[in-house]
Amino acid sequence: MLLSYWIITLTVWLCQFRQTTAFTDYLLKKCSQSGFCQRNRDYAKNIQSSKNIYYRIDESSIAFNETAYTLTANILKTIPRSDIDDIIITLPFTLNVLNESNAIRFTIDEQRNSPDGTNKLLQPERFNSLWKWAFDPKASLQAREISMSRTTPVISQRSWFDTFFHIGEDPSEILLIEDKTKNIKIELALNKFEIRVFHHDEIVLSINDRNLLNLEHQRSIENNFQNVLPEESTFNMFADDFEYSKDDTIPFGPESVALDFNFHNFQNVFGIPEHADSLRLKDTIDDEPYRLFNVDVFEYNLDSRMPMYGAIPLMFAANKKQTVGTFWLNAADTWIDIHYDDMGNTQTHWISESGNIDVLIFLGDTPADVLQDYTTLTGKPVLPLLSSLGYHQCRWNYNDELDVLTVESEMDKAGIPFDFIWLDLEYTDNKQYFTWKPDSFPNPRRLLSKLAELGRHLTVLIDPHLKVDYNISDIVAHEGVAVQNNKGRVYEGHCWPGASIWIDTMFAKGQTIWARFFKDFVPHGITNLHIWNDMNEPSIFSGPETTAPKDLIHADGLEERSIHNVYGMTVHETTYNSMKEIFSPQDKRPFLLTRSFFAGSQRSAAAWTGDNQANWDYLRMSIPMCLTNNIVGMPFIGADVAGFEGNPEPELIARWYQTGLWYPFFRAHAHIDSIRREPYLFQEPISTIVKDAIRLRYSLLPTFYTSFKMSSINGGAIMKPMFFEKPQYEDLYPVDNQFYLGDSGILVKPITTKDQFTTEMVFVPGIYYDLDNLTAITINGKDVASRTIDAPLEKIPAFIEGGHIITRRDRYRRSSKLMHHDPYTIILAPDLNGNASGRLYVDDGETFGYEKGNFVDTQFSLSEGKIIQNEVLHASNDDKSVGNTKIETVIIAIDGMPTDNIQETATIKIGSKEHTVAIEKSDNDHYLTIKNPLIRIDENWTIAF
Ligand code: NBV
Repeated sequence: MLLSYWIITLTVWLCQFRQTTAFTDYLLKKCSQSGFCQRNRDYAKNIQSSKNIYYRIDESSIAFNETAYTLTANILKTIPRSDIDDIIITLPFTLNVLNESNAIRFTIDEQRNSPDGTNKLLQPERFNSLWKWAFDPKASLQAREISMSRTTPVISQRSWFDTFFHIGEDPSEILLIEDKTKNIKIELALNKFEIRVFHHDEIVLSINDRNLLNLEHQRSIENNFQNVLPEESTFNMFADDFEYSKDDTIPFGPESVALDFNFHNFQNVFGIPEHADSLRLKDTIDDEPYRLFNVDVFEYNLDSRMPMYGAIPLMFAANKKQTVGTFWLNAADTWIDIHYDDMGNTQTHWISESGNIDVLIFLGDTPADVLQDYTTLTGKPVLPLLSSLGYHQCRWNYNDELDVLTVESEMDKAGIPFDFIWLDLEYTDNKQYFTWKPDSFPNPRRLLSKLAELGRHLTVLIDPHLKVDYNISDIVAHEGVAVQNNKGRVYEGHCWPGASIWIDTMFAKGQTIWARFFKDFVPHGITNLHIWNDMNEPSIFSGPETTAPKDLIHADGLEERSIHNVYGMTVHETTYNSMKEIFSPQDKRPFLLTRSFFAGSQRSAAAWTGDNQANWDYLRMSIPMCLTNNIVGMPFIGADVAGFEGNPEPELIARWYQTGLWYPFFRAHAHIDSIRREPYLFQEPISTIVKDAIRLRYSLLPTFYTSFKMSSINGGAIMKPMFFEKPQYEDLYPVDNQFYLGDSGILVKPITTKDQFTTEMVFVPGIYYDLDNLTAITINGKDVASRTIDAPLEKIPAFIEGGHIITRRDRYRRSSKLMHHDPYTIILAPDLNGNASGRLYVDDGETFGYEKGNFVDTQFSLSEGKIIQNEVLHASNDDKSVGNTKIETVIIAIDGMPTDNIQETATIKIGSKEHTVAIEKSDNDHYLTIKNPLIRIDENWTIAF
């Protein structure tokens, strides 16, 4: 009784606290408070000075399977003992190169049994099947033909090796693995465990060259002492001193895995979201490592390496010649140290609490190559509903049906387009998911049908925590699909509804039951209802570090410790699959938003950056956060516009909408305690600025949708960092406040500072046309240059880079659905030679009909400022999907080309037919307009002018 009183009191206190102040740091561990992190940092320091070697490949175990093209061997970990025989632990090792994704993959595991003292409810093996979640089920794991020989290191690298690797004594001691298709060489040292990777004959990566490999093998508390190396500390091996996780039973004792990766000649590393930090990762040598551990961090700290809601353990090391991607496939609590050394290399140290070592290395000439390969393995981002690229109006909470419909009609009256309205937590009956509050939402079908008539969608929140004692949680408990405590009984913790249990979506039965709940919840035949999975880290108010105790048990005896970072993905992927199944009779695509994510989440969900605050610092930080997710294959992301917690001042609102319109996921959201701020409530000039920003997003929907389509094919970024688009300019690597929109050539630098009305933008040589009026600026020379750009409150610094053609739909409609029948405008931005090109993809925006060829894919080009051409790459297999295909206006920016010879008319050829149309020059003399050219996106034509 007393205990539950305290839990409730603490929960209430926490909730209040969470609503009024910034994140409480002391709830989360620092590395020095995390046993395995501190132990590995200590080990790193000690082993580098002792230079002792404990891990070697057992030469007699090396085998090469000639048909599976896989190298297997045992790594022997030796613990020297003077009193008794050395203790030797055998660690199975595999290495191959995956053919389809070009990934070099290696694994290191440990064969474990279940000795006395461990929890018999747990499976004894290390969790080594995370790949089943992370990899796209369609991805092939077929290894590629490689050759293996025992030889000396590459001669030209020899002296270099001596200097940097200190292995010089015996030049015969390597295994050389060659992948001729990709010009990759892999050296496996035999006198110690070390892997060196060469791309185009240059060393790019060495693994374990600092000897930080550490696999804390199984031992009991009684014989721990003799299993510890002299360089190891024993801090918190069998107990956890941290204030909030003292109850952790740590059933296997120490079981961390760690390894160092050194990127040669790379001085910039990126990736490993989620952190509220710069795009280029920081040196952590004198500070906290970056931590990947999915947790609920209300009003998270900025410029911080603290963990957040999602985790994608993919890091890019890039320079102007090539890129290396390192994917550390582990879902346990993970810390990453980074050091940019004085020799121009980047040293990294990866430390995970449990699981096996499963690493995939991607080598490419550019970052985009690496992203392509990584997403071939983990899956391409889902092609979203076109409407979900429109504007989303959310708030915690819209109170009832009338409130929802009032917002709907007020938006309409104000002439502001939107596609989705959202219902947060409070629409439920007493926070019981899969129910509707009866008085407020008496007839969900009526509401949904009404919204559907107006072309709108509704998204509602459904979380994985289930209030105890109602029919849904009863089923979960009785069917044995709840997450269990360390005694094998249903785990009960505290969350929004009070005492709650958690669905276990890690296994088929849990998934089937979760799917059944959705089937009963979604009114029959409705397809404009979508789901938002919040709190799926999972967030647990009564749990350590705001999340689940690490010794909870999931299906098949998996410990939470090892699967923690992937749990949220299992929830949202199951939710997505359930909704897809429900919509399958109508063949409609579901939309799904998740807060927690992992590698592979892109196959089913959009995400957002969680609980930010309505202030300028969070606006600024939203850009690098979105950029980082975009380069690791999770592009459909945005931040709450105009800040979740607090009441934004008018100027901040304006600037946040001007920024938010470029987020791949564009949603306004607000905390329950904040003042109402639907866009029709703003005063002038803010109301017009916000309306214009949203309308600009809508006019660019064809360009956004084309970028999403490309991303669903090549994994590419939608909000794309400068270095990603132009990796040959190293000056751009630190830039994370301006970005490109996909491959469109649109370059934007939103204003994220108060009272700032000009800004410095950086450009690579070329010509750039102001997105509003097509006046150009030209950058000559060979280097990156900056220019001061005017940015009065109503202005967004945005340009189209010369060489691109973009597509718009210019008529205002209340939602994207109604734009389907509108014609297009194409805008040509010639480069300094008068050339440009651009792609356009169109389908029905809502079904999977594109899989049957019901889409148009077309390529516009301009040659030498004279001939515009359309080449249809794919014409739709049906004629109704793509809506209106007419192009009503062609606009040609002319600042970069001679205009003396431009005629008054343009000649248009479609097949053998020819006609002429007038060319108009704009009042500002910066562009030409051809109106009503009588051409379509889905036929080939040329325009000569
Ligand atoms: O469901 C309420 C909120 C939601 O509005 C927000 O977007 C989520 O990140 N949710 C978190 C729970 C509590 C927030 C303090």
